[in-house]
Amino acid sequence: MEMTFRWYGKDDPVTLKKIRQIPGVTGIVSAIYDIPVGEAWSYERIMELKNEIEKEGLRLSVIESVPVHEDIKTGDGDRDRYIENYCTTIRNLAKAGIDCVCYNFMPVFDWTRSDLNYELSDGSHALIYKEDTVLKMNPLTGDLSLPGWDASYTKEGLKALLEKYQHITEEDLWNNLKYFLDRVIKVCEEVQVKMAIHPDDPPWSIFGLPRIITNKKNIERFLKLYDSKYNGLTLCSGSLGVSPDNDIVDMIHSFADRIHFAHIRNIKITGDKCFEEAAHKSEYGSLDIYEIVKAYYDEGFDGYIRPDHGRMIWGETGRPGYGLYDRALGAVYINGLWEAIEKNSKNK
Ligand code: DNO
Repeated sequence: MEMTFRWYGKDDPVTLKKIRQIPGVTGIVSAIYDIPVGEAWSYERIMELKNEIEKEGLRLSVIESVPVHEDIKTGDGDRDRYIENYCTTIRNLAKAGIDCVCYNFMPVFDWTRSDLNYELSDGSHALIYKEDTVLKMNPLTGDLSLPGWDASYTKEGLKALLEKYQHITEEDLWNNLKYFLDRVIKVCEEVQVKMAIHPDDPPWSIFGLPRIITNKKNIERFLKLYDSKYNGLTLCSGSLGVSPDNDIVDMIHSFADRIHFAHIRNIKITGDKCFEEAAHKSEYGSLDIYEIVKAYYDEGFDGYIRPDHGRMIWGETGRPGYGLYDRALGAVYINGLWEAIEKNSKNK
């Protein structure tokens, strides 16, 4: 496996120079942020990103994300043109030596929280989710906490989009996902780029929008939509793990050959459809991170891992979930577990 770290580009206060000093991190997870969703990424722009990262002694390992245009998810408008552009991006990424792309198929909203700066009992700050608070928010008046929000929506654009989704069922979304995969994975097979879908976060419908990458049964269905190793998963423990019915360790064993990218973080379930993001160490949350790392090790996982969201600690401020310190602690903790599991299993 390769330990990686997400970097948001030149404007990220967590610089490559800082990331390079985290023991055991060699890979960067990044993206090009200023190309509008749906347009193709040129080879030159990809190489620019790659070279910038390599200059600092790191490697561009995973693209997170190449976003999917809403027309593809709703199955209308210009979807064929956007899929064509997506395929061009995949080909250009392959030419630049990239072999793993993370994306999601969540309608309109990416990951959602009710509070981005909640003070935990130790004085650190974390992102939390409370279903009743979220349901009281109106996405049209901007009072929603949306860390993964595409800020380019206008109020009118968002309203029209939400209306369009009123007529789109989960089955429609499955069909539109299959239409996308049928065209994109063919290209991925040709150029050997592994697609890794990110599960929905949280893994249930919000604001009445359909969400489908939510549990084991649906992931099985997803993998069968196009049965190829190039049609794979980003297994995000923190996204799927907030639902007590999702057994992450079991999913790792069941889907091992299709998991290309592992997001590892802990969460603490605090009620029905309520959770707090916790420190990575098992005892702070509802997930057993040791068992999760062990499952990857036992399956011979050779993909990419990144510590996922961190809390804000030691007075750090910055992009919600993506400060330096707590994520760095997460990386070192996961590497420590890996080393112990590896040595232990070799000594047996
Ligand atoms: C949140 C992230 C997501 C993820 C996208 C993948 O921290 O895990 O925003 O990048 O959903 O497309």
